[in-house]
Amino acid sequence: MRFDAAGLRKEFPILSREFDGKRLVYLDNPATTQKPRAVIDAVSRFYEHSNANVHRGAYRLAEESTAAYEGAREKVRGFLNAASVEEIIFTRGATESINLVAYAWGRKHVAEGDEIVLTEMEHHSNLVPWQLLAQEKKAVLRFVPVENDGTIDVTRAAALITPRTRLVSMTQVSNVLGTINPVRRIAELARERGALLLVDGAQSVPHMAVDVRDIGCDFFVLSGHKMLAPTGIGALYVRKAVLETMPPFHGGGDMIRQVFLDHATWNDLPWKFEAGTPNFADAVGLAAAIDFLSAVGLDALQEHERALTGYAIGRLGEMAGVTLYGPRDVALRGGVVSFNVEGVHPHDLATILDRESAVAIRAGHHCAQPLMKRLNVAATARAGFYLYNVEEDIDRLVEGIHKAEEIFKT
Ligand code: C6P
Repeated sequence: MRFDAAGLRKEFPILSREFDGKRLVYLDNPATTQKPRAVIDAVSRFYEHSNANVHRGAYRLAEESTAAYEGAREKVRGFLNAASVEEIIFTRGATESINLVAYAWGRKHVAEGDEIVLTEMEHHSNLVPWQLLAQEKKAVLRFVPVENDGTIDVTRAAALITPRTRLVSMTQVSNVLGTINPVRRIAELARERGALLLVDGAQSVPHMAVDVRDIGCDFFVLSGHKMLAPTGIGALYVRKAVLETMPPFHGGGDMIRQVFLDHATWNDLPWKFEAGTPNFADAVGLAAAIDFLSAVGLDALQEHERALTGYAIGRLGEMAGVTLYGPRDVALRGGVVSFNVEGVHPHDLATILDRESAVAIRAGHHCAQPLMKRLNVAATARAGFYLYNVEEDIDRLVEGIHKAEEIFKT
């Protein structure tokens, strides 16, 4: 059956917007995705019908909101195929999830001289928390290099993961290059050497089927807003045996069992790691987003994005002034395409694409400055595809690039 992206687009109210009479072409999906009516309605319905603080009230409305919140946790568990809901912690997003691990796990398990292995393609969210930890503990950061084709070489990664390595932390899909990293193989290597693996799934789980047990990772992080859900809600998966060794992250209400003036004891998992009133309304939105994605089908979605990526690489690759980054083989990448246009700064390109063609892309360093250095550029333009994008969107992008080239020639 053909993937009905045009039909799906009708479910997204914002995508009917026009600028200067032109239909909005939204290609900034790696930054955040648009929201279907089903998600918007689920959050509105929750506020209109079921809103009450969770885990506290003895009344029926609070029981209902608690059931909705814990139901959302079960949805996330099922989506990632985690073994238990105890392993799913709600956070504000991928950034907070990684900081939680760096703080609660890292400060307990990383000591002077220990090593943490990252890659050169990490988002700042999966780099700066480890720099902070390494500075505090006098630990050492090591980096798997990015090869010229935008991939990482497993042999080179294997050489960097040693008995001194406490943690390997890497993105499953690069937000710049689109590269899909071989996280399953890396998990095996880490395990053999007694290290743990954190997988940054911010750019993978919205676009492809993910199974944390099949990957064999110890930590997995995601951001709801990159997968059709509201902003401010995300999740952290931690394998239970690891989670049981971790002290709390934040202190406050809900994460405690008993509190005395001079000390406290902790709530059961996963609530020990969710201090304060959680973002339960947006967790309900995340559950609706998971239902939407599951109905679309992750394999079909990945196939659709792969076809769009192949088409985009083909069309952009024909343009004399365009440099493309990342693997040329679409089987090795997700639906993110970064590029530069000779003689046009990416920021100017993004502005012209918007003003002339109503095409929204991101330009800049994409929160991956070390990767920009590796690519020897200050910035790139980036288009990222999702379930509502069609080939015509890429045609509009290409036309817009031609216009920008003309403007800069004169
Ligand atoms: N990348 C982009 O335009 P937050 O901001 O916490 O939801 O996600 C952080 C994050 C972590 N890892 C990867 C691989 C990411 O791509 C991102 C967010 C966006 O590329 C915003 S900078």
